Amino acid sequence: MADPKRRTVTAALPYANGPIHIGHLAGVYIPADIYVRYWRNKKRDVLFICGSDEHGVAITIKAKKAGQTPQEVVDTYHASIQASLADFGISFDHYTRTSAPIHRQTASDFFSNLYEKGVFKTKTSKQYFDEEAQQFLADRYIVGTCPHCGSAHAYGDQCENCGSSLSPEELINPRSALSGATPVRKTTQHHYLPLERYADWLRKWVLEEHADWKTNVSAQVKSWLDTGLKPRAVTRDLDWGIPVPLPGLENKVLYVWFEAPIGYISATKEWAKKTGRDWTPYWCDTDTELTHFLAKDNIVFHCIIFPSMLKAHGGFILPAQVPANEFLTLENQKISTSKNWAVWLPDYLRDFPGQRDALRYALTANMPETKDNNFSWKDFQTKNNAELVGILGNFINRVVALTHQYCRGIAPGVTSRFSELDRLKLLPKEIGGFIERFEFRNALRSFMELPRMGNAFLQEQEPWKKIKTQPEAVEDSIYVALQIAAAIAYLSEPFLPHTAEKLKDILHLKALSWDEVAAADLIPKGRPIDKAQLLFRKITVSEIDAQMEKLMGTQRENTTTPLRAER
Ligand code: B3M
Ligand code: ZN
Repeated sequence: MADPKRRTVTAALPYANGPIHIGHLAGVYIPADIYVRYWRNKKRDVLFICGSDEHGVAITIKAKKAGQTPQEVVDTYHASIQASLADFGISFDHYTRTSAPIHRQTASDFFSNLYEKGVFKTKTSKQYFDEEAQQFLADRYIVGTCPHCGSAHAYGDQCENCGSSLSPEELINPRSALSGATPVRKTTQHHYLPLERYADWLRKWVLEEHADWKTNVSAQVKSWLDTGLKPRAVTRDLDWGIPVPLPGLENKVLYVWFEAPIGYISATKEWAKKTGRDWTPYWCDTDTELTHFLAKDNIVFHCIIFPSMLKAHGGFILPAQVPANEFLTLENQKISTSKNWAVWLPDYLRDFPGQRDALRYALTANMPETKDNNFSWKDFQTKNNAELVGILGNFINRVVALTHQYCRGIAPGVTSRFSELDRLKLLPKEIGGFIERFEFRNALRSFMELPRMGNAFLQEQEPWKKIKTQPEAVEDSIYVALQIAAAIAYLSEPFLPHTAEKLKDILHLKALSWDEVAAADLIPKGRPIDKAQLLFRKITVSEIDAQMEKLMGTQRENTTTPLRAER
């Protein structure tokens, strides 16, 4: 779609079973936020929605371990996640939760719609049942010995020791994680979405009609299709979730991956209600472009299952883009909630107050766009100290100081032509092009050309040497440097929103659209300039050592205590 009338942008709904960490931020929320901020700067209609994913086994397991009810768990983490994301400036138009009544209704109606169309198949199967706890066991609730590596701590869906994916029947000596009892096999009936019926359509839709999708995404879709799609159960024997809206089946719930993506639609409805708008264009008009941001473990759900559901339902648009990212590692190890191997956002916000943009910067520079990428504290320190403090902050300080020293804090005019001003006019389009192609690392690199160019320009002009002999040359240099500073203020907004705001204050900038930045005289002669304020702060060796010490402590703990179950 060349220039759609509006955009609906979703970010994967975080599970409310723990706080949020840097992997989530780098993989999903920062790229999505850069993208929507950019379109808002372009004055386009864009709706950015998200919310907490509050159902599923992950939540019930967490609750059991914490000695809490699932509701208490999701209440805690919904609040924590929402606050962390807001703190980092992730600018959702609406953030909801899947326990919201409007979502329960929307998901329930969606299921009924498919049911009435005769989309589902029902199938009876035997599943493990815990007679002591009187309930069917989700795969994750069954533990036993791995048939591949012999580890005694494998789960019914996966062995975390050797990484093999398992089905519960393969476990040797299975036990219930609820009671420790040996589970029995009991008959149960479920509704299935017959994905195989959509396989030909999906192949054409993804691999032919969307040949522009990122290769990591299309490769994964192709591999699922080549393996062959099977019917997927969309109901579960669980007591936490949205009840199946069919008589006699009220004790079953909708599979969390069936209802959670419908949460995007419910969130839009809730937003519309709150703002007095109409939600339907954002989901039903073909001139709307739908984009899902997520990480690679969610590709199958957003590129195969949810589109099949939307197609079966009818009346909804399908995603135009699914720019999934790979994973971020931490100090070259897989980020793991259960092993506590993560940088949790509430911890970062406590340890580095006021330095949210520093993390946004480092995570964008290292975004796992095409392959897994690593976050290390040492590299974070270098990026902050050498690039944000040393290049960007330094340039702003210099130009503001020069304006005060030589021009009494008032922007001067210009008398000559400078190639820097021509270059500046090309950058909005160049940076924007990268963002539109989901190349956020390139976009950031291109943006950093501005402060690099500014520093090189001042170095070459040396206004401090010319003040006695060529005062008009000094004014020219300061004029050019101020234009670059203003472009930085405008164009940093998608990447470093908190910094952009401070800069706009210092330079007294008026609101301009992204495209106007290329055309305008950004700081006209006579504009007063404030004194500089601290934009970035150096991060010390001892701060980095403290973070590394914390991780080393986690590592020591993990080698002495067996794995804790969480996901
Ligand atoms: N709750 C995120 C995850 O896999 C999952 C996304 C749902 S998006 C509809 O951690
Ligand atoms: Zn194993």
